[in-house]
Amino acid sequence: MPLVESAMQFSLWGAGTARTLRPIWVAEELGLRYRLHPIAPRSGETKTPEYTRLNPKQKIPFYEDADIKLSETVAICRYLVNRFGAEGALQAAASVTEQAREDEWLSFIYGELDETSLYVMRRHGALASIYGEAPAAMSAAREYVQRQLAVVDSHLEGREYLVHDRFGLADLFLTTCLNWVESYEIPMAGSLQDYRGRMIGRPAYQRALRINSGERE
Ligand SMILES: N[C@@H](CCC(=O)N[C@@H](CS)C(=O)NCC(=O)O)C(=O)O
Repeated sequence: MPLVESAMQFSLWGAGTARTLRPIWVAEELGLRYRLHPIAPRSGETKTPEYTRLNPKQKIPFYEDADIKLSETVAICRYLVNRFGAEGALQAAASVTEQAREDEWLSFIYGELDETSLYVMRRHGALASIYGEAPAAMSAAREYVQRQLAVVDSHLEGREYLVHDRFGLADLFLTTCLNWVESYEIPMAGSLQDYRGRMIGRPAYQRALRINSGERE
């Protein structure tokens, strides 16, 4: 509900990328009220003096509420769930061990799938004019993604969700990575395609996708 002006709970900066989709999706799952500043990467909007004061990294997404300013998708999404999570939606872990199990998957997905391989493909593929051509890195990353996906696929056998038998942050991050896998035409097991189909069928995902792509609700 980004455009309701009264009683905003927080502000988010950034729209239009797989990473900005994540906090928007969390906010939509939780039915939160937030102001979205839909600034785009590589548009100059992340480099203005005003935005640089807010986030010296000049990156999106970025989060602000009365208590905290945060960059980094994992930190923002984890904070949103811990602060606003609710039973029946995305809920905060009930114990330290429960959160550790979820963070294990979250770190794996963000570290191994997003940063180490899929974003490498983005940098040296669609963004090669900025980061340079690197065909060897591209093909190594493509092969690396497939090895990591095999681990995910075997873990998901007989499971609907990655952890704790309920939709969680690890699923949300995995789905946004599987979107990349799909668009890069990296082979994906049928079971992973089915899993992704279930996740992107969630009404909150569909709302988040529209908001992230610039359609205001
Ligand atoms: N580790 C950061 C990465 C954020 C990031 O690299 N964002 C890109 C868009 S996906 C960006 O803001 N690029 C800024 C620019 O190129 O102008 C996170 O997870 O939030």
